[in-house]
Amino acid sequence: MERKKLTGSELLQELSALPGWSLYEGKLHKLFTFPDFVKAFGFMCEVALVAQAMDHHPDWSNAYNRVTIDLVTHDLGGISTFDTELARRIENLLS
Ligand code: H2B
Repeated sequence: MERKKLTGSELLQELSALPGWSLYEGKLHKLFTFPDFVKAFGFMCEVALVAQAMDHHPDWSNAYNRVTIDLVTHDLGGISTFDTELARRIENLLS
């Protein structure tokens, strides 16, 4: 798949198909909440495998049952097709 930085209008279009995701400080952002720490950490393990398979890695943090994910393509200096694809794959893990 092509790895390219998205234009503003491409980004808005992608965002409309990614419920709960928003733009925050130049990154694609979402907060996930789980029943407990084990569920949150299990989710992070699944995301880690997807990220490694794509060689595209989230900026993220965890506090007990909450996982905050921020996606940006550091080397392209913005949000790319890989960020929106990773966001879609993360959503698919939960559906
Ligand atoms: N992940 C993210 N989110 N942005 C990057 O620019 C990036 C990455 N670069 N994972 C990758 C790894 C790069 O370091 C390797 C060499 O492809």
